[in-house]
Amino acid sequence: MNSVSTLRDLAKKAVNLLSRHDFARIYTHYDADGISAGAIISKALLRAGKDFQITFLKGLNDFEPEDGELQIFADMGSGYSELMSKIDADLIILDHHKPNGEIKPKKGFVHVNPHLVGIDGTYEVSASGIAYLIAKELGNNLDLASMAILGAIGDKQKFFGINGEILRDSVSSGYAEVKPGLYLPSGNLLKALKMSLEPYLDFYDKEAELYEFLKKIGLDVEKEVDDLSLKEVQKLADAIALRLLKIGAYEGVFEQVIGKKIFLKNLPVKNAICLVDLINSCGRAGEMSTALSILFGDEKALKTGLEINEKFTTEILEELVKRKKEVKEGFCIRYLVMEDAVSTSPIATIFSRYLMPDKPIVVLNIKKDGKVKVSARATEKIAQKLDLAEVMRLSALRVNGIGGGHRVAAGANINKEKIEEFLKEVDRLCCAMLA
Ligand SMILES: [Mn+2]
Repeated sequence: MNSVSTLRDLAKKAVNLLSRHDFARIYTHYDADGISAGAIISKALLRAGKDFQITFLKGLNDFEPEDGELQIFADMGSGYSELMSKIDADLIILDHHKPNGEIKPKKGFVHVNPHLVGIDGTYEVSASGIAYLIAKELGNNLDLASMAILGAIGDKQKFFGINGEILRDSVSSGYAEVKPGLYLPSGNLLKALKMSLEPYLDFYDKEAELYEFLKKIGLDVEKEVDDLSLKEVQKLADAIALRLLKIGAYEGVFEQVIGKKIFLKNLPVKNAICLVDLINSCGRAGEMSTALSILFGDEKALKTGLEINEKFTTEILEELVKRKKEVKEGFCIRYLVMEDAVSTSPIATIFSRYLMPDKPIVVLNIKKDGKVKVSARATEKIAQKLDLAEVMRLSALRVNGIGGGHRVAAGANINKEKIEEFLKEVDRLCCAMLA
């Protein structure tokens, strides 16, 4: 039996456990994948005549388990075996993070995680993909595949394996369409190029330069990105490639920019990457229920969400312009210390992929309560030699904080008084790994 059908068997088991309940408590992550997973499960439960309550969490560190009703954890749980073992209720975990330790359930338990059946959960299926597999077993829910696509894009996954299957499901049932195009938000060219965070083209606050850029290739600023002809797309793609070279972007981003564009016809924002950005900004702003309502088709929520997204994107772009001069040089790293800033991770990502890709970057944000949130980023090229997850874990440990993550993207939480000591250790470890 292949691993995909094993995963499907697990999904069937989850449906079996579900069928014994009329109510479920859903806990899910506050990012695009977690919110999409929550939307898929709750919609599927409603259609099956069941009730639910949904809670969005940043993580499980401060989680207090409740007893009683069926509990469903999405996009989290697999890494917290001790905590999960304490739950005195029927339990379903839908996660794609690497499991850590053995879960000893007190009641009925189904653990649906691709890693358990030999499928790579990093790239091939997200939490919302797993939620969709369950929804598909539960009833006629083909339309929910669109939201599984959102989750995969949100987690920067690829469309092969299970994700590929989900995309095919969605295309063949007419809910999704894949067209060649540029990885750009929808809207007119002026706005799309100026406001895009991925790819970041450094046109914010540089309108004259942007007008010149478009004039040179003969495109009107008012033209809609989604209306460009194939020939115009090609022209724009070449010009964007040159622009990325000029600003000194990491070579790995080039292939990201040009490729397929996915449109989701049954969701309120058709361009999938725009909708993912929208959901993510709502999550970052703490407006998870707005994000959920958007996915449920609420127009008022959409209006609110678009405002949140615009405000968030503008804040990040402003911050980038302002902070560029404040980035400091270490021996083997660059770092930036901010106070009470909107967000650290998009800033760290853009510095590392677009503006200063030759060294790892560490962005620190001192919160009002004296706690410091750290985001560290490195390109895949640097990460061949260096593991930022280890760097963050060890450096944070040294100053009584906690850190971890992935090789290219990691983070930590430390205290304000320890910043200097922490940065010194980060720099020392990076130099050691890069040597
Ligand atoms: Mn996820």
